[in-house]
Amino acid sequence: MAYKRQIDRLPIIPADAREHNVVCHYCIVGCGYKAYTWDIDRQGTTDPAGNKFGVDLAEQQGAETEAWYAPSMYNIVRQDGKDVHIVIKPDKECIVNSGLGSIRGARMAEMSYSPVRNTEQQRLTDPMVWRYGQMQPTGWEDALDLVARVTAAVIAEQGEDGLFVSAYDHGGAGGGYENTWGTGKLYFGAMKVKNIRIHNRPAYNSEVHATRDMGVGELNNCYEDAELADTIVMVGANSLETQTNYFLNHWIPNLRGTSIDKKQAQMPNEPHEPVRVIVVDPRRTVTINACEVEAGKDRVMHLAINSGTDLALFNAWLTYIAEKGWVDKAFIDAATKDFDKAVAGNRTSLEEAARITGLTVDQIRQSAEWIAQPKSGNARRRTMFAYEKGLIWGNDNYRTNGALVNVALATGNIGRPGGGCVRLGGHQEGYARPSDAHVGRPAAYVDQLLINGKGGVHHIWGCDHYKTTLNALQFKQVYKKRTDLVKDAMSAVPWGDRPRMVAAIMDAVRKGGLFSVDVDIIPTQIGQASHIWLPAATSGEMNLTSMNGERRMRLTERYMDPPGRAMPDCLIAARIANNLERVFRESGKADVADRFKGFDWTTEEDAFMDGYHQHEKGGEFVTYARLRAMGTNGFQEPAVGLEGGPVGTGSSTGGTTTGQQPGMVVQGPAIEGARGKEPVQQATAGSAAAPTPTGGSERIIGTKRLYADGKFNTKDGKAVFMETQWRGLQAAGKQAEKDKFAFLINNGRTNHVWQSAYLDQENDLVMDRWPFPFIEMNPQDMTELNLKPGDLVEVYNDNGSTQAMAYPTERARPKQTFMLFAYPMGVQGNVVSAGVNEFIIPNYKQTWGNIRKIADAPEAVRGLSFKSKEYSAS
Ligand SMILES: Nc1nc2c(c(=O)[nH]1)N[C@H]1C(S)=C(S)[C@@H](COP(=O)(O)OP(=O)(O)OC[C@H]3O[C@@H](n4cnc5c(=O)[nH]c(N)nc54)[C@H](O)[C@@H]3O)O[C@H]1N2
Ligand SMILES: Nc1nc2c(c(=O)[nH]1)N[C@H]1C(S)=C(S)[C@@H](COP(=O)(O)OP(=O)(O)OC[C@H]3O[C@@H](n4cnc5c(=O)[nH]c(N)nc54)[C@H](O)[C@@H]3O)O[C@H]1N2
Ligand code: SF4
Ligand SMILES: [Mo]
Repeated sequence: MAYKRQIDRLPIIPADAREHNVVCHYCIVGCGYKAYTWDIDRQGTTDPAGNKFGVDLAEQQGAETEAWYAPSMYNIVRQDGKDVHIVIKPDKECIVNSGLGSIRGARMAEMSYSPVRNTEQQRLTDPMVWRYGQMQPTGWEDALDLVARVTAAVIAEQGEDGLFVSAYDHGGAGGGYENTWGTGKLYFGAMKVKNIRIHNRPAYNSEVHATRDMGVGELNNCYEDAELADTIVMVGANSLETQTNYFLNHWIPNLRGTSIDKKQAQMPNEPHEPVRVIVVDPRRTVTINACEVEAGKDRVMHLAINSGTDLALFNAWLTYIAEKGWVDKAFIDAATKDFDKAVAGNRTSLEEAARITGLTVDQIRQSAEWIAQPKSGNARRRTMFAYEKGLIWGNDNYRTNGALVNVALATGNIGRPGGGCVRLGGHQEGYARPSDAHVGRPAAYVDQLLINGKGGVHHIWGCDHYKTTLNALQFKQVYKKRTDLVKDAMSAVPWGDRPRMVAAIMDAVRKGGLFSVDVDIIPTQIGQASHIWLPAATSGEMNLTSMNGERRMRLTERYMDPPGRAMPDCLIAARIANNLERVFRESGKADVADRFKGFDWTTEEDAFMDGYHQHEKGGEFVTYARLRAMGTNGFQEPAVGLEGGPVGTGSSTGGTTTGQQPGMVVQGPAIEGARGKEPVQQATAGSAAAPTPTGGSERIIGTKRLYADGKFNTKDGKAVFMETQWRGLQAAGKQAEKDKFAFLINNGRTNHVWQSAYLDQENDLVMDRWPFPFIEMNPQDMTELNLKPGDLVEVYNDNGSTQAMAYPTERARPKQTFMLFAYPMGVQGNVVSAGVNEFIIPNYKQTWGNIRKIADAPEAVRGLSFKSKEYSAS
């Protein structure tokens, strides 16, 4: 039962175990969980009064019982300085997942830091600094002083443009409203940093500029719409593996026809048929296969387009639907503009689209019918459009995104039940920052600037470009050289002489060196080049708020202590600000120093109240106490008011729930002292002492769907159609790469692995399954290259090279491969070119290369299964 978990029986959760609201910190779906904790020397009993489930555990439980948890949901962690048992299990009451876990989320407990059970021992516990030729532990005061002095010195010489920043902008772990506000207030409030990029792309921009420019925010529907739709159009996403419980809990009922009652109840005046699904993806995914199994093959259409040709298909849909008159004329007239212009500008015949996409004319015509042909009784079809990275990181991002929104608007499917034109999403969202207007558009291509020797200091927050950026091999080569210059300079100075240390670093910077500061929870690959590591606390080790793919905002309550001296990112940002203020003041720059005021937060709640509560739309209604009371269901943003009970004052949640003294300002040098108080702070900030929901009995009223009133995000409230002509493979060099190299190196995700495997790399379940990144290949191609399953191959092109493990699959078309992205043992980004679109959006998915055998399957591959991954009916 317990795969390599070295445990043969699990303790019973006692009836009085402490209960914490948790939202899974991994993907966009934001499944609700509960964390139960109790003292290490106790456990519950089998009688109903003695366990948390309230059932007789001496009896055999039913198959769907809730009175159960898996070994992966268990651990022993520290809470308020003491070891406690913890169980983190899916919450049946959460309407997002209704008790479902996933192979990622249901491992949250075992992916926690536990010195007792040896899990995630890689976690950083102390700040680390480059000293005596290696990374050495130090205190916050020492580390932050060096960060501040070097940062201030670079700014003094190069201005704020010499400070480069890479920072997440999302929710969940390594993000959330508290932390995006902390970093945002530092770089966009106290400073106006321009050379900043986001965790997953080389500039500070939107992944979906087009839909926003059209007035249509990208998370505009609700998860229930997938249960209500007549047709679901999915573009470039693999939701069974990447938005797992959204697919399982909200698509499957519609695929199986079991949401028909819901449809009839909510939309009684129209006929309802079983759902139809269209998936646009060059490869056959397990999601497509699951749709076929659940809905029947005749209700699922896989449009296996040529890589990067989505735009031509969408333009053909618009053209055909307009010709047939299957548009929502009343909606177009009342709520949009430029429809005729877009139809004329984007005109694409079925034949032309067939030639570009490789589909047949019939496939394109039939898919257009499924999207827009009226149902019986002439009722308009309810069609939901959903897309993710196959579109976003695909060819010609801006136009392709716009072209899909065109079809959704033309058919009147935004703002209505069963509709929407939405991102499926990556992480949860959690963006609260001062304006980024100074960054400009197009924003700076930060990676190229770094490669070209620009900048003197680089602050990195929760991302690892060594594994995840484009043109990664070149990036790494240059980054190493530049940071090595600084390392060598540092090693030449006697330690303890800070002025000389800073002078030596600055000397190296003047020669092209770069000083690198990495804020993370583990030692990363880019961190190997860094001079300072600052240890962050992550979700559950701090209180953290985010919203999911239907804008559902919840609070994850702190259920355990961070490792060692790790701190929440928002407080690290605040302490950097405090230290910069001190250093600027010391150097006689009082005016600059003054800009770093306002960072006197002592808890993450302070950052939340300063940021989200004050600055976000509807934020005035949102407090920790109210979120706590609303559990794992929370509310859907934006908040529009409160119901049930008097409107509370901010102060009922500001200071008192955290036990902080309002005047307790922590300045840089005092920080070690402040950390010394931590156990006290934790006892009160932890939810062990969470307030009863009295202060939060008013419920926050949210917004189920955006644009239900037909008013969009533009000055006049009208959504704007976009002209989106096809222009081939748009990013520089892509067509030539395609012409030159034999294989498409499509790439992306797989179910087990979360992102660059930053936590998974310490987990046997994942490492035994994927000791190396797989590259899915057609069996015939493998034969031609003399490859057996599990053999190691080199993937190469003019951008660089990388390594993977050959994985045969019948579903892969000849000469079309799919490689796991961002893996520590073989980085797909090494072969992705630097080509981007006009707004600096990368084009990771369109990559071509050659493949050669390196070696027979290594030892770690022995015992690996190469069975088909097809989802079967049983
Ligand atoms: N070839 C190719 N490249 C891609 C993509 C692709 O499809 N193909 N996809 C892109 C996309 S969509 C993404 S999202 C990116 C991912 O790119 P990254 O964001 O660079 O990758 P992650 O592995 O998610 O990195 C997260 C880092 O944050 C750290 N972390 C986790 N929790 C915390 C925390 O609470 N605080 C702090 N400070 N750090 C924390 C982790 O240890 C880890 O090092 O990759 C992009 N790159
Ligand atoms: N298991 C797991 N789940 C995750 C993550 C994870 O690391 N692991 N990461 C999360 C994050 S940050 C993100 S951004 C999301 C990403 O979620 P998804 O976008 O669903 O995942 P990907 O695997 O990156 O890419 C999706 C599909 O794009 C297809 N594609 C490639 N080229 C094209 C093209 O030209 N046109 C079209 N239409 N499709 C194309 C690929 O074949 C692939 O099946 O996943 C989130 N969920
Ligand atoms: S589907 Fe996403 S949010 Fe839900 S448990 Fe899995 S990883 Fe977590
Ligand atoms: Mo992502």
